Amino acid sequence: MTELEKCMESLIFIFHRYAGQDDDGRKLSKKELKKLIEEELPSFIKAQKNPQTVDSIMKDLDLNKDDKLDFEEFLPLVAGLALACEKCYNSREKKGKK
Ligand SMILES: [Ca+2]
Repeated sequence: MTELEKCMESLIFIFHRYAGQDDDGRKLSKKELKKLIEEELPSFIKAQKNPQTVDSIMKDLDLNKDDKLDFEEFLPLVAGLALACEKCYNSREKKGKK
């Protein structure tokens, strides 16, 4: 597998590992989302001072308002974080060159 294929597999694998913790194995409940963020994105959650962060993330991502996130609803979180990380990467690159 290529590196990118491995990344995609990891994303799917991680999503299902957390989504599978209650009866609905295909969607993340708020509790599961919270656990995923705390365990897989610890520096992200530490940077957020607001204790309501998980609630507001859930609200933003849950497009069909069933209080659960399917994989399609979960992806924008990863994409958004990847975008933010890439911006940091770019600014570090610029600083490094000067
Ligand atoms: Ca949903």
